[in-house]
Amino acid sequence: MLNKKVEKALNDQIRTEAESSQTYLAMASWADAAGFPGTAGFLFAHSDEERMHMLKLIKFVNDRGGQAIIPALSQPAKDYKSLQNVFRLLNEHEERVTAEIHKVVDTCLREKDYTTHNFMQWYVAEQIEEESLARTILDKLKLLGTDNGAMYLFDRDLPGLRASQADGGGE
Ligand code: OFO
Repeated sequence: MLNKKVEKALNDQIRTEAESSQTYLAMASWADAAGFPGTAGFLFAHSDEERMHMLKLIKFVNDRGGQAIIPALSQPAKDYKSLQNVFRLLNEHEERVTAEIHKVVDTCLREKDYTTHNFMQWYVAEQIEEESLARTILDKLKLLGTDNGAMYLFDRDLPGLRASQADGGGE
């Protein structure tokens, strides 16, 4: 049976992953409508991954005798100033998610729930990949500048950046 505090922490994390999925879906839709198909594809896939992170938690909570709660979500932003703006927000979001995951790990240790602690290590490792990818993208954007030609090249090359990260062991 799951300890109540751990169950609450995991349900909070379910919400966080759902919010991530929804936020990236909103960014993807903006990029799609704004004529950035590479970025849209990247963000649609990222949104799917976040949903997978949420589902993994839902399954774990229910399998351990708790109840996973499906949260209501508020509408994410629909307009973004630029690709730079999107990826700055994405990076900040991922840093926040890492902090949230560390809080869950803290709760597991305080409550001596070593099984959940072990389960959460997958998320700890995943955040290292995600933060690193977000920083790589931001660095690339800084180098390219903001003119239309640069944004065209960025959008064209972004799917490849994800593929090369995945080859390096990312999800
Ligand atoms: Fe769920 O990994 Fe990003 O937020």
